[in-house]
Amino acid sequence: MNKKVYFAGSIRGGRVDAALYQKIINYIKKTDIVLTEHIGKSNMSLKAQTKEIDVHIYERDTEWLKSCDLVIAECTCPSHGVGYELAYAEAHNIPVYIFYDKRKSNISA
Ligand code: 6IA
Repeated sequence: MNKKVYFAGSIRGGRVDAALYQKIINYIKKTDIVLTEHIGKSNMSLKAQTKEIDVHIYERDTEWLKSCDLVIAECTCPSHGVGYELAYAEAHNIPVYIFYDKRKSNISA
């Protein structure tokens, strides 16, 4: 209860599962705190941003990662960023819970 959850889902990797991310975020929010509510929004920009914006995103996201209690990742849609976040969490001894649809995705070993 009231754990800080970093929810990770694909952004530039593709938004095919954005509605699913929103459902998962709403479910987690019934009991806990989601630091990354924006992942479920339908209007996220997919375009490459300026270097300054990307640096800002990186710094904010890694601060959130370091401060969270656990990471929940929906990995059906492959994403470099989500893979990086999972490795980052593991390196910081933060537990990660990975979900994916076996019928649609062949997840990395
Ligand atoms: O490689 P991807 O973009 O698919 O990586 C997705 C992961 O990286 C997500 O789990 C996010 O935590 C993180 N991420 C990628 N892009 C953003 C972002 N862009 N904002 C926050 N986190 C992000 C917003 C751009 C803004 C100017 C509208």
